Amino acid sequence: MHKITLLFVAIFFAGFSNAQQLNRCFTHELMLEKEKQHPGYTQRVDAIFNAAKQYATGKSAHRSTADTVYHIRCVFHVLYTTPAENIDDSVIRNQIEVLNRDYRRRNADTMDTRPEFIDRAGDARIEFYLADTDPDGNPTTGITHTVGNPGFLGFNAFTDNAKAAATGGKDPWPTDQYLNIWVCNISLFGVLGYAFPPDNAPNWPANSGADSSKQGVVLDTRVVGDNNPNPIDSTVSGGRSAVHEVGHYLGLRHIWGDNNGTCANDDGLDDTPKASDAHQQTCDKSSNTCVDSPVDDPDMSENYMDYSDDRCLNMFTQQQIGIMRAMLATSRAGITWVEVVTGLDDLNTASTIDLFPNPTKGKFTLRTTANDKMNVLVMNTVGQTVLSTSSESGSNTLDLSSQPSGIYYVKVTSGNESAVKRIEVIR
Ligand SMILES: [Ca+2]
Ligand SMILES: [Ca+2]
Ligand SMILES: [Zn+2]
Repeated sequence: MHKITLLFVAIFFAGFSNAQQLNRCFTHELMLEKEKQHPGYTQRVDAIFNAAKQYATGKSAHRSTADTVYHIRCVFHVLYTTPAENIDDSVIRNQIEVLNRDYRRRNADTMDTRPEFIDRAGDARIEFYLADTDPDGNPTTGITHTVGNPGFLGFNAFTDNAKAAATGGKDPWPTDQYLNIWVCNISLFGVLGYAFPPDNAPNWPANSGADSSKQGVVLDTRVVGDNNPNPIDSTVSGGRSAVHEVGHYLGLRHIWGDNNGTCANDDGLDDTPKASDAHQQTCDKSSNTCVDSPVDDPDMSENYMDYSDDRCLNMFTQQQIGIMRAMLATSRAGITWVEVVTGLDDLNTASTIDLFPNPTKGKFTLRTTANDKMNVLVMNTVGQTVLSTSSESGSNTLDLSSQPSGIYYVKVTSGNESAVKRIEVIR
């Protein structure tokens, strides 16, 4: 706590000297602080990053293939102390759309990616959705609204107090099953967001900052969505703070390697050029701050892991995508369901497929009105097929009694159509 206080004071005076400055992201500073509190933290995070890099480039039989799409189950926790901070669900849903556009490279501004970077830019094949079932198995919008009670400094990155009811915030939903995104006023000293990278350390001391209860993303209310009614600044009004912070949560580092004006470090990836510093809320396409080899690229200021103006961010590189997908197959596997895309159109799931009882102890009925014979696959949350069968129209009994409790996805394919439904096994 003493060290936190020192950091706090340093930032306090830095903040005083430039009252208008926004700190787009506080992830790196918090990681340095974790290292001081728990020596070995950085090494541990680095080891997981390097394992993900190997996974992404290796020949592992478990490596996800290009046609795999990861669907991330999200819950947003809106914490408020004023009515304006209690943002409408439409802003959260808009944020989900922005995430989906950017992670699927369906954003309109892909055309602004410079020609020298086009071949490196990619579709991460990662999608986001608001959870439809809460931890108790009840239907949910995937959004919670809670009156916060953070004390006189408010919610902030320094104490990470948004993440627990005991500190005036909101406890997470199980962080190994949901991506928790806390939304609140955290702009003490201009901070707008932060997230911890995977550290695979569920047994760290409670409230150590790296334990499982702290995993997730925190965003200032006024940077959520690109339709925010009260954006803190036009340079951060595109909803891309969330894109950046989820990048950290999935293991990415800042593209400039958190150098402070030098070219000594990089982000551990070859297809992002080196840079000496962040591009602070600018649209700078002329800078070339470090020499790269064999070809000297300009700084990649359009990369989501830079700090450029939201209107100038438009790409992840292939290697960044490799890291994120590797994390979703390993450290972050529980928060996704995995779709193997076959190019089929979706059925109208609401009217044609029904699973009951849900939750189930094991046996359940799949009822469908599809005309043709159906192929049925049941997958667990890491994408392994646990049951494969075919079935006729009408009611069919399926049995997951031999499988452990948990969430499963039932994929039904009929003719040219397919659909996925979720079922929970509870014993
Ligand atoms: Ca690099
Ligand atoms: Ca360069
Ligand atoms: Zn960051």
